[in-house]
Amino acid sequence: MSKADLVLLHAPSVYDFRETSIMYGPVSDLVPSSPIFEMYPLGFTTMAEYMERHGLTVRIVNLAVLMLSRPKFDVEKAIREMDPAVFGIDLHWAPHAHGSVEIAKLCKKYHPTTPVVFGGLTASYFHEELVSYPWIDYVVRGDSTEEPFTRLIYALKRGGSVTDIPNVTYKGLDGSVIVNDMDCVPDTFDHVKLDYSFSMRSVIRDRDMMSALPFKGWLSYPVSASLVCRGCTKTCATCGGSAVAFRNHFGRKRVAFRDPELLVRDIGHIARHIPGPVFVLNDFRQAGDDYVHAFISGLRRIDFKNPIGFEFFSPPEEEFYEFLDDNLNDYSVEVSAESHDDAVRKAFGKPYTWDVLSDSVEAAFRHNCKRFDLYFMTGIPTQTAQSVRDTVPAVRELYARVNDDKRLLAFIGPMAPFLDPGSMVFDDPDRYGYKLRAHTLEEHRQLLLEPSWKHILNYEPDGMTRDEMVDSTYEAALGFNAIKAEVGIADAKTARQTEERIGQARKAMVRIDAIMTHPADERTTLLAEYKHELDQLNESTVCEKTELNWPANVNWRHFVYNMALWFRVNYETLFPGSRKIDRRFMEGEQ
Ligand code: B12
Ligand code: SF4
Repeated sequence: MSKADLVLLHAPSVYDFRETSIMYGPVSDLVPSSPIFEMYPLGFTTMAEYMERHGLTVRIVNLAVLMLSRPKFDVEKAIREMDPAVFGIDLHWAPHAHGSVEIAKLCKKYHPTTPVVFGGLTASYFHEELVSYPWIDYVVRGDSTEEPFTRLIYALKRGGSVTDIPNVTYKGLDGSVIVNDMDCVPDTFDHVKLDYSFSMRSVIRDRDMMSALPFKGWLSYPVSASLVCRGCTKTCATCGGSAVAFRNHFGRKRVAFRDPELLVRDIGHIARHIPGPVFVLNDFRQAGDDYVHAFISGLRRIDFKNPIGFEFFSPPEEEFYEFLDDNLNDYSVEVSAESHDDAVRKAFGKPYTWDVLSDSVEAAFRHNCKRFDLYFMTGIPTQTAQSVRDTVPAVRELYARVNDDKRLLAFIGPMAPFLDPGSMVFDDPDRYGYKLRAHTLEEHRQLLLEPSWKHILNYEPDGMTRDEMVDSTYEAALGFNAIKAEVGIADAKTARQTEERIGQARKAMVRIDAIMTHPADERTTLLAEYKHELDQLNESTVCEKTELNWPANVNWRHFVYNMALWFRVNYETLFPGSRKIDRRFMEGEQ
């Protein structure tokens, strides 16, 4: 295996999740990850591909997947045996606050002189606090770190200065925190490749399949994501990726879109190598009509066959579905309505009505939409427990309106474990009537060790207590489960199992609350005794995880293209001179 200039590590949410007794609850039920959030940021792939193109060797090691899949996997030993020039650790999502910093400690323990670099949206928000820990040397801030991080690695390898590298926060010789200007915020999203070639190459080159897996079940459900842009045009109140959050904390004043031709190329590349569905995240309609036409006609030109899903920030109109239907083989739609209640949805930042949404679902099905995923969230501004409960009959009516069409799949989950740092509500909780239970990164790290998701929440919402939020979330989940059984989406056995699991989860929450009334030392013992049962409750609570899965489409072409890639990568490994390298940042290295 070649020596890496950079090893990118992805930590589990809570480092010692294999030892701690925590009832994570339905925090990750609506994403492919388990509650330890083992999925690494897409940016790992774009950074690694960009760096390799500029002459560096990069390895991705998904420690979270390795720990999940191999109960005896020895993290300390794995880190001790690594020997890169630089360690990179993501703290993109705040739920990784605990694990990422613990992994940094291990890197420093075994490699005291190797620089440890952090990055991601949460790291960018808490950059000054992070570098004040003794185990973290640098944070590269912002949503586009490919170039500054590459420059930083070359500077560190040469022992050169980092004072003129944009977006970097670091410790000066006297221990003071130095914050370089955030000058690298590209206007477009065209300087990177999001074609998964890096991950596949590294699997072949390093003969290591597990380390680079995006999440635990990926091999049986190889879903891929494509991103339309960096940034967002919307201003949803609790979102740490809103236009306001990007402007205030990540230096981005305008959304950076990916050229539609490049996006089509990314998707075409995925389809050649990976049989699963492709999700196109971040509503591409944000970029305007010309973009929409260029993108969709590009997909038609390449005769895209994989199932493709689009995230839309608001419900599309009939003509739009007609247009998709005319151009695509197999499309699905995903909309996060958050609440059935127009006032609550408006307070969240999505001012369309339930009627408009219902019309849109009907129209989608008239135009051969394969599946319409509709998401609801609890814990958002102005929402009460009663409003959460009322979502259930509203959703039932919506099903009735589309004749119980099984292509409609509704899901509900809590805004958990955290309200996003950098969101408008987090930055100004009083204005929204929220109470924050954690402000600093260290406070978030400590919360993550609490024994249940109610205690982990970093906020108390304005319209209900945390207890009410927990209860109403589980009640609504029971209601959604009953609807799915009635409509025939879930068979009787699955629906009964989900119902039982929700019942057990509710009992577990009560039991943990009771344990919390004991003195601290007794609490630890009681929780340890409860660990085995809690672990069983931590996979899929409010719905079956497989309900999220879309169909795959495997054919002989995938085999041929992957064999071709295998030969190319092995050839490049044997003859490194055959690799095309941009030497821009390498000056002065020899
Ligand atoms: C796409 C997306 C997803 C995809 C993730 C796909 C993926 N693997 O990355 C899905 C749908 C799976 C997802 C899930 C979740 N998401 Co999300 N997601 C987004 C979204 C819409 C876009 C993200 C994006 O544009 N990324 C592009 C850029 C910013 O990131 P990137 O290319 O991956 O990485 C760059 C930088 O972050 C940085 N970087 C990243 N890692 C590192 C490491 C180092 C060492 C360095 C130097 C730099 C660096 O450099 C990279 C390259 O330039 C944002 C909203 C938004 N408008 O931003 C929310 C957002 C990022 N998600 C968020 C959340 C909370 C989650 C969940 C925790 C929700 C949940 N409870 O289930 C989960 C976590 C999943 C997991 N890890 O298992 C919050 C994060 C807020 C916060 N500060 O914590 C956001 C901001 C908004 C939101 N609420 O949805 N998400
Ligand atoms: S919730 Fe989605 S649409 Fe709203 S600001 Fe965040 S990323 Fe944009």
